[in-house]
Amino acid sequence: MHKASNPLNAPHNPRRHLLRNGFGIGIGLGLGLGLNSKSLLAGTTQRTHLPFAYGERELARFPEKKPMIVLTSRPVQLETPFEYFDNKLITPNDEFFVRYHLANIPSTIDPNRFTLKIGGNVAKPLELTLKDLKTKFTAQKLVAVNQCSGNSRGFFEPRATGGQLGNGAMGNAQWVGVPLKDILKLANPGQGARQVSFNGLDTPVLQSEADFIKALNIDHALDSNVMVAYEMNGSDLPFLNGYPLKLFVPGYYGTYWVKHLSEINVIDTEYNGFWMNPAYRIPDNDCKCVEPGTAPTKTVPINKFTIRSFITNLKNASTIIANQGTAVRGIAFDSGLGISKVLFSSDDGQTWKETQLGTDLGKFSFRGWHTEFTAQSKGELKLRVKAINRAGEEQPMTAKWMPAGYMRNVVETVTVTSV
Ligand SMILES: Nc1nc2c(c(=O)[nH]1)N[C@H]1C(S)=C(S)[C@@H](COP(=O)(O)O)O[C@H]1N2
Ligand SMILES: [Mo]
Repeated sequence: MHKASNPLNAPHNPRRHLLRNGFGIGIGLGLGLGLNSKSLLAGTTQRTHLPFAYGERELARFPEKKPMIVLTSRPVQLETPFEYFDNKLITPNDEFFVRYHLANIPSTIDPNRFTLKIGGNVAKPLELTLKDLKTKFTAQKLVAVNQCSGNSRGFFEPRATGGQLGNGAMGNAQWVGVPLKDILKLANPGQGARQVSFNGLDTPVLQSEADFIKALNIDHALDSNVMVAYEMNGSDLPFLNGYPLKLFVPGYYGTYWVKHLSEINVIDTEYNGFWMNPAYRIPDNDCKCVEPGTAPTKTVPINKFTIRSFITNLKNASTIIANQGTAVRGIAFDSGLGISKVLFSSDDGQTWKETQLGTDLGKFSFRGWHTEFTAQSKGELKLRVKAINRAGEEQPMTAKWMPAGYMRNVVETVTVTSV
């Protein structure tokens, strides 16, 4: 029988198509896909409002995805609606955010023909098939957060240029892949190797755009946690998350997690292409911030995550009942030192209490936390949550600023009403 369902969902499907779903058409019309395009056309498009000015967004379905917040459709940029994060530690593949810089993304990838090339300053250039990667190396499994540098940019004050994202450009998954160092060792980098560059199958639309290429220092590339990942939460990577391979760089911002990874080069220089310089750079100072409205004098490539935490079961304008226990829960993460404590305040940060931490899925994972509180009176309550890691680093009480709007990690506030 012919399968009418999403062809992308069949893990054994020999070819992975994006266009078959009407993807191109949906994008071209600027409409959401799938679920029920008739009702979309009839004007019942789902909408949401991110909690900042001009935060009105449409939700739409894209291949292999639940309804997601559409930031742009060409290139595809989808944000996870924040309520999807509640009550789970692993972000399912169909709820995972999507970010591309270039609109020319592949529409078909044949896993039997796809290869990953390793070249540059190596004694033995390699061309590996997916089968080679899955059979000739020892796989490794790690749970880790992928987060966009600009996650939460929409909350910057003054506003920062770039995609105005809420808090949903992040997700936590279990990844399986081959340690990059095992591949590099086989290729055998030469003397003088300084960095490793990574390219994927997406390409620029305009000549003036630079191909999306990222680089890591050679010692980071040889770190045993960095992998070429081919599996996400027990399945192939969703097409829009980089099928069939993505670079996995736990603790580092998503910009390094190159999707549809097809080319790795060992280089003797510091890679200086557009996406490493001037893009994706942060102030080169201890604060990693500047006075709002000013520009840094010196910058470095963005690197490790800052520490963050969120309440997931209550949001602004939620109502709670006075004089009775209210459960509150959420998630915290950092760059891989590991969360040691999460503190909760129901009085805007005047007093704090330690929450219970949930299951430890590894130092790069979301860590769940939960506690209970009682509102003593009726009216507005400012709830705040603050994470502390094993090195004693904690979130700041006031937001830091930089022109690019990266790395937000202020202690967040959720204002609820007790009735
Ligand atoms: N090939 C390719 N890889 C890419 C990008 C891109 O534009 N092209 N964007 C990067 C950025 S900035 C982010 S935040 C992550 C997002 O990963 P996801 O789309 O799988 O969630 O992909 C990274 N890898
Ligand atoms: Mo990103």
